[in-house]
Amino acid sequence: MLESYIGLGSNLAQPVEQINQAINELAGLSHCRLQVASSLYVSRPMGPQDQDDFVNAVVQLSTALSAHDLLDQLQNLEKRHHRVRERHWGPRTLDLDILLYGDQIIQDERLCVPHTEMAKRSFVLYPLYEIAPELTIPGMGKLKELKENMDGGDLKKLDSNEYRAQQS
Ligand code: ROI
Repeated sequence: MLESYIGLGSNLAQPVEQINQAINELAGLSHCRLQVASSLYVSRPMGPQDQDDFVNAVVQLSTALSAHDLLDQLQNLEKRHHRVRERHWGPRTLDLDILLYGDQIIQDERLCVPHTEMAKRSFVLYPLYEIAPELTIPGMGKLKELKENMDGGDLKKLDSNEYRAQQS
């Protein structure tokens, strides 16, 4: 088993529900154990602004799957959420990214781990820091320093009452 970190994002079809359901589904994957899930965070879209706010979270998943088998499982889950991808950087029902896979660096046609863009994204760094403040990201440095250099002003952490408000 090694520790992987998965980023979740949604801005379509009741995003809070999409993310909570996806966390449950990740917990049910075989050869995997969900260790911890961050809070949910709401932010303005990065990229085209003519779309709804995103809900994001990060989970720590222990896994005995290879990185590519894990990717297959995540892509199956995305399909089950009827992922639509109308345009590049456009709205989506569910996005699941392998952020980290142990301390491995993987670069091939299907996978880029650590996720290339993660150090530039507050909606990844803040939830990741919430669950794993001591992490060092291969090739990028200490998570604490990356997060301290990142403006999180746009991010809003949801508390459990607000989950319900967002649903209705
Ligand atoms: N913006 C935010 N805030 N959160 C995301 O998960 C997200 N995902 C994307 C793009 C469209 C780049 N913007 C995002 O894929």
